[in-house]
Amino acid sequence: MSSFFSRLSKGLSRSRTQLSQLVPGASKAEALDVDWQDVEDGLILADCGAELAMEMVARAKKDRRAPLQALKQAMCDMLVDATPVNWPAAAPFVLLVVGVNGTGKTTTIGKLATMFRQDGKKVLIGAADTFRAAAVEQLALWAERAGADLVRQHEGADPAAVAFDTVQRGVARGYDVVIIDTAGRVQTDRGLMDELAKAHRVVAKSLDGAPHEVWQVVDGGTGQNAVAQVEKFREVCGTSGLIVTKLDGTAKGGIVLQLSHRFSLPVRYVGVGERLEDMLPFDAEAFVRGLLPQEKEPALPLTHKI
Ligand SMILES: Nc1nc2c(ncn2[C@@H]2O[C@H](COP(=O)(O)OP(=O)(O)OP(=O)(O)O)[C@@H](O)[C@H]2O)c(=O)[nH]1
Ligand SMILES: [Mg+2]
Repeated sequence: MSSFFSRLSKGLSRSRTQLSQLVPGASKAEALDVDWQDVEDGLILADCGAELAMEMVARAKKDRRAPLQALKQAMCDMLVDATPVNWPAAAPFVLLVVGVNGTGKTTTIGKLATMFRQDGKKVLIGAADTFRAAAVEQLALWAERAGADLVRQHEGADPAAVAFDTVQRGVARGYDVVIIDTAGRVQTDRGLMDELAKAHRVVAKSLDGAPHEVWQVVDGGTGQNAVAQVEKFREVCGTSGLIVTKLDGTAKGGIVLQLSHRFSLPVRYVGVGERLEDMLPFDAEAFVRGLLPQEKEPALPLTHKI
């Protein structure tokens, strides 16, 4: 299996190609005559957001290092430091997964469950997306593959009730991790957002401190609408971390910086493909490195002997 960085770097290649074209000065680490206006435009086109692009360029300009180094530092500085996950003293850890339709929630849960299982944890998944029978079947398949257990009810059941049952069972049967899948919903749909708020409330009542984390899954190719998505979900159900998927299909990887900076939210994972191993824990430095034109390999010192 390829290394972490090569998988990330491959997944970000579209964004990088775009930035390399639009940030010509920065493609030469040693170039001193970089056109910072071009750099700023490139960052905006990569969905970093105008305000943030300006701020990063202003910082980079003041830095006395080579432009590419300076830009990399400015970009890293904008990403919120990953605080440790809010793991409770007593199990289970309860995670609510939310987001707009089709962003990759269920797939992400499958991947997370697999990771937790590989770590020796007992995992219970709640199918609180009760709209479509197919959604439960998709989740059941992932649960089986991961070796996790599933709580499900009939199609059309109250999602809050499923979430409640899942947490209760998680507590009663000594699970380490409880993950709740929710139906995708557009942030402007009042009724569905109210329903999500209710599920969140019920989970909070079912166990002290729960949900310990609310991870919002965002499609990296969504564009500026992602900002409105995070704003609304954070208000309704307290998004505490982000997972940005489908970065392999877009040149707009800068959205990760914009969302993290604007909402002071840590990015927990990024998705760079559909396979199990294509969801990677987020590392700010590696992410920014993957987004920018690659630096030249350092030349071997003259004294180097093979
Ligand atoms: N290329 C790519 N595809 C992804 C990634 N993550 C998820 N997908 C695909 O996106 C599609 C939708 O994924 P789901 O997990 O069903 O999304 P969801 O958010 O649960 O969808 P709803 O429940 O309908 O809201 C699937 O075909 C996934 O394989 C990724 O990082 N890259
Ligand atoms: Mg789903």
